[in-house]
Amino acid sequence: MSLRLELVRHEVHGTATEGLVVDVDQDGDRVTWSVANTGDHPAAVDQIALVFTLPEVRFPLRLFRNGYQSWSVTDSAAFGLDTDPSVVDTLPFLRDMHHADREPAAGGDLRSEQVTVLADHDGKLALVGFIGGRHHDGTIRLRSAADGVQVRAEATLGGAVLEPGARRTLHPVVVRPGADPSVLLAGWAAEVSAAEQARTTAPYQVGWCSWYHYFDGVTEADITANLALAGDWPFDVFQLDDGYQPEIGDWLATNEKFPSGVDGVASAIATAGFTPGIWLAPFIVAPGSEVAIAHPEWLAREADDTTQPMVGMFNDIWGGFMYGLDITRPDVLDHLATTARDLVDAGYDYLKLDFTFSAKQRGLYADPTLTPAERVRGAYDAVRRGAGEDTFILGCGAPLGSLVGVVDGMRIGPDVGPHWKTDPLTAPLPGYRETQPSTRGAWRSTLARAFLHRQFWLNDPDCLMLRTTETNLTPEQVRAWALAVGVSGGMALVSDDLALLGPPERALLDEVLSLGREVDAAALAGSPPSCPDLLDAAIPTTLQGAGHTLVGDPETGTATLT
Ligand code: 9PG
Repeated sequence: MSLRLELVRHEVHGTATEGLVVDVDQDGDRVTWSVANTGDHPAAVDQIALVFTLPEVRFPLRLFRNGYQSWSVTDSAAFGLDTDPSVVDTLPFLRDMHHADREPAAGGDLRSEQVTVLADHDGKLALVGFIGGRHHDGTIRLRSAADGVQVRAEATLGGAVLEPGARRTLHPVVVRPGADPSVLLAGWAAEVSAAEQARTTAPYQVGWCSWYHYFDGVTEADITANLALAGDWPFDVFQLDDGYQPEIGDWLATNEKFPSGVDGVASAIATAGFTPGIWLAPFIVAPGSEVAIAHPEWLAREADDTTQPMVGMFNDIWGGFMYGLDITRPDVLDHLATTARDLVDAGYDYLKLDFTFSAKQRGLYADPTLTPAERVRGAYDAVRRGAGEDTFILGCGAPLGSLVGVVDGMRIGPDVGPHWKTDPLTAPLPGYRETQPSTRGAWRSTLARAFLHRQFWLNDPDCLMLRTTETNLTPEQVRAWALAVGVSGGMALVSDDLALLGPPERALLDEVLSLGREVDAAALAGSPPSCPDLLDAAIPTTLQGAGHTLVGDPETGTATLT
């Protein structure tokens, strides 16, 4: 019962590509390939693609759509019926944030990042995936063409310059027939894990995070009050999120809400018996930050207007536009390493690195030979160099494919929020509304990406919110989300004012942790959780792990565990 793909050709896209020669070698289910510049001038390579056809496909044809970064939507879709989010009139910035390739998809194209599973009308399946991702992104794209349906495996080099005489080996592409999408995906993830030397053995993480109750209003007094209540809770890590820093970019200083400084907060957490954790967005800086003022030369530049610093993010709560650092400069990499080392020296053994997609964004960088994936990876490697091997590094807002082997944990979905569906009052973001905070959105990705847990890293499904007051979640929705975190085996961080929680909330946490530890142990032993209806509907309903089955209704946010 497998879907047959035939490799028909390859394509090269870029500027001054006349001298490029692509070697393609198909051996069984694996294609190995490389590109060399045999010409006498540099070439800028946007994309090299393998084009397959599906000679015997029967419609409808569905595909698993893995999103590009933590928050990007991960679901399944029907070819010919559904559309790519980029086809609506939207901000180029959003397309750059949520896809390897920022160009709008053509007409009816559908795509998935790094891997997909295709399923046709007869239930015939095939997985197509890149083995590895640190050197370039990989997109699998379905396209309707004169010769039938194309399946394109695109190595995205993002305009990286290949000098005369240089050769790049590309990540191999596998095409695997199979009968069960979960088995195919788990097998693929295990192979990538081995190829990229994934960090999969950090302890199961239980903790507390300030974000989903206090948001950017968090104060030192909130931390102190929760630490005073935390003694009875089974936390390992206690993590301060966004809101302590004077400006984005100045991570070693604090604003007036945190009079004791980052050192003082770390010692208070450690004295209470927990591992101090801290949030930072290390690759972006506010225009008014000390770092941006001291080092204007550290900013990447806009590709279309190189007199302007590159916008790395827009966020109202930080005061608007943030700039992206030029993370290809050795002095910027040293700055990242030093910042991480200083935070570790202050006592933080857990770093949450956020908004890190910015390093992939289109811009003018000092080193034009690096691909977007290599820029992201190089910046994370610098943080790891400074933080040391024993620090738990959590990726967030992070391109998944390029970070296997450097992070210990990874946010694999959009933000939860104290509401089930996306809040109608937030920015509409045409095409990308579902990347906005919603507990349903987190449910979707937690189920759809469950197979990555302990294969690439520890999955972080995002925080538990156990409170039943000061929230728009119903008690049933609180429970449905908590059980999803449990059966995913992923990291379990509580994000409530502990004063709002009593014995029933504590009992729910204990239930989550007992499920979570069991599923996590099975994943560590090689059996990750799975989502059996991944290809059946846009939002999956079912999660299985270690013999437990959770079935929920994503519309209402109710779920039953058996
Ligand atoms: C802190 C938060 C929390 C949270 C992160 C991240 O697209 N956006 O505008 C957008 C804003 C915030 C956000 C995600 C997306 O949340 O995931 O856990 O740390 O930053 O600001």
